[in-house]
Amino acid sequence: SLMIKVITYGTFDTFHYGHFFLLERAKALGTHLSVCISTDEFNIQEKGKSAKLNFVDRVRIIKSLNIVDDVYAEKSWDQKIQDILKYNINVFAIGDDWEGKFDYLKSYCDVVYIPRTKHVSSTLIRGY
Ligand code: C2G
Repeated sequence: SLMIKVITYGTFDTFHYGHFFLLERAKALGTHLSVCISTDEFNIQEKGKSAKLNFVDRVRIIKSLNIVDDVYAEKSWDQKIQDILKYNINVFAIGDDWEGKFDYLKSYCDVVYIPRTKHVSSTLIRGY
């Protein structure tokens, strides 16, 4: 049977319903969802901020979701093409706050920007 593999990337700090709705809609684009979660080092070095939850906890939460099939580490901005090739990905999906930023992936797979859920964020939950 045909498998349509979707991949998405994120920090998923203080997991909330905005993250869930994103993952749910990403999964709905195919039959298999891989989620690449940013490591603590990647967050500090590349995103310029540390998450409230460490990588191990953020992985545990995402892995617990029935809609998530595989979880990998995001260590670099530049791993997406190799991930797409390595895991035979058909669709790259991410929130539309990234609109246009990953169009270069269109040479390798479909690219879908999913509308963000309003009024919820890890920043609001953290309070700083
Ligand atoms: N998201 C959403 N609605 C929110 C908050 C987040 O739809 N209210 C989505 C984001 O658009 C993203 C995913 O949930 O697709 C994870 O969000 P973050 O953890 O903030 O991830 P981000 O910092 O955008 O990291 O290489 C890509 C980066 O790792 C993406």
